[in-house]
Amino acid sequence: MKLVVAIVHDEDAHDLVLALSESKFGVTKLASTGGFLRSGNTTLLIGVEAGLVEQVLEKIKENCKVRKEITASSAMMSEASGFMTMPMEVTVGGATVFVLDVASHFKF
Ligand code: 2BA
Repeated sequence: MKLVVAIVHDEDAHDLVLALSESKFGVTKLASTGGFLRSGNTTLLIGVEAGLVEQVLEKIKENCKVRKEITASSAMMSEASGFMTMPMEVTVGGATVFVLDVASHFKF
């Protein structure tokens, strides 16, 4: 068994959870925060038989878009003007995905 950990944009999470559930995949949705942008994103945990991982990855690809986001980065200015924040564009997603081996799986 595998555990697919998918970090996705909040705006894609609803449709992706729906698509996974309709295909009978078990999914848990967690609210998470990206360390770099320090804004909300969604982490999905999907436990799945190894042979079905590709299907899960396809669902993720179908439902997660790449986006450009603007963040403020600190830039050093002259001693007189001090620090100033500059807008910086970063490309986010479609999805950041980790596939982990599951040692054991219990349901009590
Ligand atoms: P954030 O950490 O908020 O990162 C958002 C986007 O900012 C990243 O998009 C990337 O394009 C950019 N970025 C991140 N760190 C950067 C840095 N040090 N310098 C310049 N740009 C940087 P994605 O790569 O698509 O990542 C989306 C979210 O996935 C991340 O949100 C984070 O929550 C998660 N993530 C990405 N890589 C990860 C990893 N290796 N381990 C755990 N979580 C990860």
